[in-house]
Amino acid sequence: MKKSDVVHLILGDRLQNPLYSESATAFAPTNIALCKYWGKRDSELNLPNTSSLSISLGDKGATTTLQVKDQADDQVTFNHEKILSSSGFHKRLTAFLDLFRTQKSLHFQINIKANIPLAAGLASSACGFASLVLALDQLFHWQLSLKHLSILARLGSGSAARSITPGFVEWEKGIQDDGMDSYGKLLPETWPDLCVGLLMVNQNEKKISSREAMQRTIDTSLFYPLWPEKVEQDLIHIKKAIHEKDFLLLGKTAESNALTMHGIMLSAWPPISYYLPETISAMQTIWALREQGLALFFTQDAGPNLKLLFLAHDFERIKKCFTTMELVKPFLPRVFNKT
Ligand code: 2P0
Repeated sequence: MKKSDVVHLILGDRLQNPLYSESATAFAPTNIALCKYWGKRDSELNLPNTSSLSISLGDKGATTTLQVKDQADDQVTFNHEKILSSSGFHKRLTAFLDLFRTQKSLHFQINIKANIPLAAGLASSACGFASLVLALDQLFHWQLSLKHLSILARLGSGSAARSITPGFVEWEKGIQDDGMDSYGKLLPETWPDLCVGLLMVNQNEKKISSREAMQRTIDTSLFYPLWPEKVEQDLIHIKKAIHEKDFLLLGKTAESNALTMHGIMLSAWPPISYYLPETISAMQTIWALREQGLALFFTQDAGPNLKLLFLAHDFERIKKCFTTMELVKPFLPRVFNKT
């Protein structure tokens, strides 16, 4: 099945509707997975092999403004800088927008502003595509459900399925070929004391995209078949931890899930490593602090940076050890009141 078939399933006649506003702006938070998405069962539709579960990062994310323009092609800016039409980023966005043009001649000015680094393993494609879909929904007056918004965002990037709403979101893998049962569902719980610390060790673009790395892991790692089993167990524990506010269970499970994902990647060939010496050194500091009784854990995505997990009352102690860490409170009231 093609992406355009899914778009037709969701939008039907609305795709022909020529009514649109001149411009629309939408914000979507970025998210970090506590239980990761690593591997696809369908790479056209970004359908995952396993479910995953994330937390959004408060007001960290992307704001996309879309304007309909009388021009020959799409123009894109990222943080006020023009993106060349020959770049992979521009091509990926344009190909995605092709799915929604009511006429071939319809072109856009797309301005994306993000307060996270692009491609440094902070899920920039997640909030980028989610904010783009939210802006399209406004522009074309579709008024889609959260489910349909999540499915459309997934067609842009898998993890974007978890960035339509703030909070804890479970992206269920689904079993249907058309992926209409594979979308992000908001969990009812909030956890105001839960903190995420962003520990940036390097802001450069990653050498291997998650997309490519996932596929190589599936194709070459002897251990990949164990991954779905690990995820199944971890999801049970993470949902229990969130429900019971059991931070030790949450931290332990999230850290172990991330380490397993990276371990499996190391066993791919050619091996994939997102570690830098600074990543390992920070991990060792975290483990040492934990031995001293501090409830501090980490997770790591497809980049060298770590996201620390801890509770608000430990912030001062942790900040002393990681002075460059940026604090994010995922359940900031001002973010939550927006939905
Ligand atoms: C995640 N990551 O669950 C995992 C953990 C990175 C490590 O989802 O190919 O950019 O666009 O579906 O969503 C990053 O992969 O990949 C990702 P595509 P995506 O957050």
